Amino acid sequence: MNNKQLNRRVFLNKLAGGTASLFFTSTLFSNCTNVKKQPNILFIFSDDHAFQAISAYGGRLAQVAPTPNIDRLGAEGMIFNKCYVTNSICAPSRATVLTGKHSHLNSVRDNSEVFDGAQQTFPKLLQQAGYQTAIVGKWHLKSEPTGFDFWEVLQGQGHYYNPDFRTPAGNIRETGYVSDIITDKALDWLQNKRDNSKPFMLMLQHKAPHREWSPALRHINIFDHVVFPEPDNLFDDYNGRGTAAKTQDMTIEKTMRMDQDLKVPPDDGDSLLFKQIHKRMNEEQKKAWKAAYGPKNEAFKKLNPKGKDLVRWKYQRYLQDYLGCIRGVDENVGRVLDYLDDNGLTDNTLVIYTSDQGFYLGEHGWFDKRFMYEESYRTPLIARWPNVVKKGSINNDLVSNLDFAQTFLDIAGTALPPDMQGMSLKPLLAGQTPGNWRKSLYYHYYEFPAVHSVRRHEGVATLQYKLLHFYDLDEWELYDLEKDPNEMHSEYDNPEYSQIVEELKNELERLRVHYELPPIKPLNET
Ligand code: SGN
Ligand code: CA
Repeated sequence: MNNKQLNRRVFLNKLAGGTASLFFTSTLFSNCTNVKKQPNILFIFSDDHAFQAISAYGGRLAQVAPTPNIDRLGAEGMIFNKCYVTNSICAPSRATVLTGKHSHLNSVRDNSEVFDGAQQTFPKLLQQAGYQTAIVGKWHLKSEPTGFDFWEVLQGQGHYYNPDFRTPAGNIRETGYVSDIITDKALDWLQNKRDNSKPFMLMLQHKAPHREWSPALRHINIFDHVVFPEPDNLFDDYNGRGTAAKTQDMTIEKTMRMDQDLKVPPDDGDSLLFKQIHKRMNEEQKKAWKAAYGPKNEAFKKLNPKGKDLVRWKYQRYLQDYLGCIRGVDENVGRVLDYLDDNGLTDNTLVIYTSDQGFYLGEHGWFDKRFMYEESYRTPLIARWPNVVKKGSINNDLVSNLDFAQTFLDIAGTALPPDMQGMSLKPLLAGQTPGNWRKSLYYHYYEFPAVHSVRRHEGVATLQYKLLHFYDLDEWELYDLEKDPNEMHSEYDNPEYSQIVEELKNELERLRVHYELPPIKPLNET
């Protein structure tokens, strides 16, 4: 503002009897000190979205199942190649995102625990910093959402078709497909319900592509004629690993169900799939669903594959449905990006795309997550923030879902609470990784005994190595990720690695102290 303009403002202010003073002060402040408007934050979170299923990450599925809208975010922003979760399961990941704390300090170590909504969270702190906050979609933390000006969340895991939502006014059932409805609600809040004078922070949280992998009716057949490349270790025998990998219950071969998971009803017609999915559908939806699956189920029954051929068939059907769900997520990401463009919001909005954790798409013969092995431990992270993030940039630093809370507070220009345990990604987004950036990450999975029977473990990972401790079994595993990226052979007992093992054990101990881990209790005392 030049002197002439300044004088005119003072003059106008006098004329208005002082009513223009607030406007004047804030304009002067922002012009003189070059303080930027607080950016909006749009956090798009999916459930169980494997990085292997995002074409921006390359990999064996990129050609056959592209994700153009999520990729667009990467092309216009930054792709993080090394984002990991603190605890690879749903509710714990969500609690870590909200609090910036490891599971033992945020009240949710496994899916059975209730989130303590009275504790400090980043949405509450953003509200104090002048933000409008909203959450739409999967919540899964049991207690009522706190720190949000607007919330409409799925009940528990939620349903794919005609889902029910918890709202402050009570439960409501919507007609349609869950990813479309969540996006409709998010866009409606942006367009009609928020206070436009404030910056916003919106958490748009998809249910898809969670088990039982049910695509929108328009997407059920889109991959019928695609043959998905198999991972090299689809028929893993788990030699070279310990008891935990051998005793899990998450294989495509044994655990994946023909009926609910793969949508092939039993011949006697007593279908759980029918009870669980169809009972929510209206007649029109059921008809479309049966028309989509019926012919391919008939073809399967004629083919009647056995043994390894059956596993291969299951893998193909699993990916048809899983990637069909991803298509729905990707299309809806596109709708949201278009909305930002059309409403002049793109430039001042940080958009994050990530998932609560990774997932196995047949690697090691598995589906599901929980293990600290790469496919479930790593999660996608893509960020777009025009004017700050250089288009098409790649980051290879160790980052975590533990970092999101501090990142959002940092970009909002508000103080970072000393008890949060992550690190702000703001400098990384600007392309400037601090010299003292972390060299290792701590991991801890707690949910056992439970579905999929993955044993409790903790671990430490660096860019090259990963040390896992299945402490109830007193078994350790060590992976050299450069030599063995698919983690097929533990080097823990290899004397050539004894020095590395010792260093990583020390590092694990250092991190336990740093993050204030309590001593591990025997299973029967937890
Ligand atoms: C359900 C699924 C499991 C899944 C958990 C946790 N079974 O129990 O396969 O591991 O949720 O998932 S299902 O038959 O109900 O689909 S999480 O993402 O919420 O942690
Ligand atoms: Ca999940």
